[in-house]
Amino acid sequence: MGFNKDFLWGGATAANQFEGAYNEDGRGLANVDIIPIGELRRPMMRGQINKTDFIEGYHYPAKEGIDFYHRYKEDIALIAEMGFKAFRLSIAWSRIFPKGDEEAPNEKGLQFYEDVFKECQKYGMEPIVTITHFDIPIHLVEAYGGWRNRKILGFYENHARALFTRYKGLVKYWITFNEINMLFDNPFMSAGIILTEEELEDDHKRRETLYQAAHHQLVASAIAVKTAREVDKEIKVGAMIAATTTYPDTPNPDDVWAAHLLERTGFFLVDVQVRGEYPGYAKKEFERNNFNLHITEEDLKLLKENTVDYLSFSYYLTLVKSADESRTDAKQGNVLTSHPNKYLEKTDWGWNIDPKGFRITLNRLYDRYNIPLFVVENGLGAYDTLDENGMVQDDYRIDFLAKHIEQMKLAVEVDGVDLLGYTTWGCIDLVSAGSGEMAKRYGFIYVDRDNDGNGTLERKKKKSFNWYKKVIESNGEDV
Ligand code: P53
Repeated sequence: MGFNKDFLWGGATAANQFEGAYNEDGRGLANVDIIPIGELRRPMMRGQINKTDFIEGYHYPAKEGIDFYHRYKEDIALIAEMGFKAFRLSIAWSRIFPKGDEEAPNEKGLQFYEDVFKECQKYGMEPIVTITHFDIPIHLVEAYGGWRNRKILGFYENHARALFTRYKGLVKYWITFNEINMLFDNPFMSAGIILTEEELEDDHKRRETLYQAAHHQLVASAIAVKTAREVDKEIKVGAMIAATTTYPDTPNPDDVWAAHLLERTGFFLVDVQVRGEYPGYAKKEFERNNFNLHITEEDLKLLKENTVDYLSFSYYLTLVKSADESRTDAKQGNVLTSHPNKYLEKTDWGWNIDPKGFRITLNRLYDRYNIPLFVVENGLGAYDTLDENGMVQDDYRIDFLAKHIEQMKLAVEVDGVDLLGYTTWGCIDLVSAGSGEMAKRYGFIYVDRDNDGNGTLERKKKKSFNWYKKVIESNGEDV
């Protein structure tokens, strides 16, 4: 009963949101470095601003992050104290290939992650490694146009091969692209694409570009799977999506259909990564719109033969969709848009809180794909304050996570979902991807740093630290 003995409890991070040291040891500049906090952030993420360098007067939180680069030993020791079985992190591509198109990797970059993985190994922690978590070397953006260009495939392949080879025996679980479905909303952040005037104005043109870029990422992902199997039979390679369930606003079939269509756009790319071919609805969509896409027979063969071993996903919230386009109550929480759901409470950032939606989402993903799942992000972004004793009493976070873990347990125990593990997002406070804030905190460990970059970077355990330790110790029985 309950979770397997080897269930991978842990936490998750991403290079650009916590490493800092953006220009040390030969690291090249990346797209994510130059996305500032503030009003420019969203339009930049969306590829609406033609800039490939820092702009005077803006604050760039990724430059220093929370300085994991220099503090990784201390941080890994802290999470090991909670009993983590797994630690999800990502590789900063531009540490390994500073420009992206070099022949040989940067030894200092490779060495850094080797040190980190060995530190994990010391505590018996399995690293779960994302090859690209919203990052691409800026040179690949400037010289090639990011993922719109087919040449990127070869650079990604070199990068993946360098990683699999160097970390053979140290890393078993890899993820090819973080939240691959975000590409359509955030082409600059997800794919290093700056949209042209024409693409900004012409919906058809823009979609054509994004489908082509998505195809390149799909083929790159398949090549990574193939390469991994050549290098090391033990490796498991996973796909990753921002998962959610979209509820129809009413039982009106028009709403049900609208919700279905919206939800399917989220599944689209993973349908290919898991099943090995473009689904019927996508082929029809390409045909109907007469998109001029370069998809070769060789590509289709790669997709077919190199499907992923598992599907990982983030789960934060559910959405509500109505067919009525004239309604004005659809709110944008981060990048996802939803009508209100009167049955659910919201976070400080307006994301609805839906533990049961987590069970529903786990089931729908498993029903659809029938391969092992891995929850690699879930959590509550909240404002934390220190009390008079310098403690964060984050009972709201404990409550949020406890309810989600209970639903996850039902999905495993009652519904039979095959689940590899659960890593909470931002186990140590880090920079928010959506907003660039430090004030949106997810961690069990507090980091002294604010939105403007002030603070000592000192680490402190929150109340949730000991709670999560107990959850792991009891293998999810004691929540
Ligand atoms: P922040 C949108 C919707 C759901 C998850 O998000 C998302 C996004 C993109 O912002 O991203 C994932 O920091 C992502 C992480 C990110 C986390 O969710 O905006 O993989 O990098 O930090 C939480 O609160």
